[in-house]
Amino acid sequence: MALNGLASIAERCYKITQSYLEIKEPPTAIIAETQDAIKLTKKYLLQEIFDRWSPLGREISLSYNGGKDCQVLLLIYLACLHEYCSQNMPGQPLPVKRLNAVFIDQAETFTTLEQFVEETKERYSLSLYESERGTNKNISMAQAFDKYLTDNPETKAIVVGIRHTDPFAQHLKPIQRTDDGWPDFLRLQPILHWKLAQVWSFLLYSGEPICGIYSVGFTSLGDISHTLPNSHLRISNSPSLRFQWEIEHSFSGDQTVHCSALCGDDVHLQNHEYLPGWYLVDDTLERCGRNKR
Ligand code: FMN
Repeated sequence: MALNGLASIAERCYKITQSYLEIKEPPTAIIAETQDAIKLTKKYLLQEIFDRWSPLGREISLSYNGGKDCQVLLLIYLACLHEYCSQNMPGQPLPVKRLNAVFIDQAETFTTLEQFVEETKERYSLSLYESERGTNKNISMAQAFDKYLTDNPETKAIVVGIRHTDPFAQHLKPIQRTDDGWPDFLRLQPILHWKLAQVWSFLLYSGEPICGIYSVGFTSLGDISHTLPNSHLRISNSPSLRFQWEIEHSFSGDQTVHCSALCGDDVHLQNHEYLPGWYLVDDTLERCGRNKR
């Protein structure tokens, strides 16, 4: 039986995840810690989230903006979708073709990031709702989600790739309602416990394409006019690569980091001063490229 696009990428993500979990005698502490982080995220998804909201219906949506954190979460979500289907409907074709996803960003983003989102929404079979960006800054993120929920009233819960080390995220829980002032829905946050190094370790091992903006010294992708390369990645600071093993043994087998091409005005970001984003592993320095407004 030929697999539909979603079934086939879900199976690939399952193989990537399994293969990472099966790295024997992990060569670095980061890999061992990332294996534990993946196991906990899988537990949240398979035992707590998919039990309450079927991943095959329209109740769950994924917040996806092409950044590294939500990509890691998407890979593990797809792996769990494959596992869920193998357990609950073995041998049957997947009844959905695309996953509901939403990209709300009031900021003006990098053309390269927008292009990457376009490419990856096909790669990962997402049915992606995109808010109007750049031009409509008078609408808050909460209001934009309100509109999304009006247009998609079946949505009960949205999966978010936020981590405890993100601003104001220290006390968040894996499953919780939105705050006052936000439309009422459940936030599903299964990678809260992930550290920056763990995100890079798994993403680089996966061999999946990643957004090209990371290749030129960025570590956190915000509003284009307030995001700069991270000064801690200046070559003169000699940051070292912690993920040699992951790149050499990557699932894709070609020992390469696949970054999307810089496009539009972003071509000018190419430089010889900064190392790529994955040379930074200190969570406290991750947002050093974000300027205060
Ligand atoms: N921020 C809040 O203060 N309260 C919320 O209830 C809340 N719910 C959110 C639900 C979703 C689905 C998303 C994507 C974000 C929500 N946020 C909420 C905002 C995030 O906590 C965060 O500030 C925002 O995604 C910006 O992250 P960034 O700085 O990494 O781009």
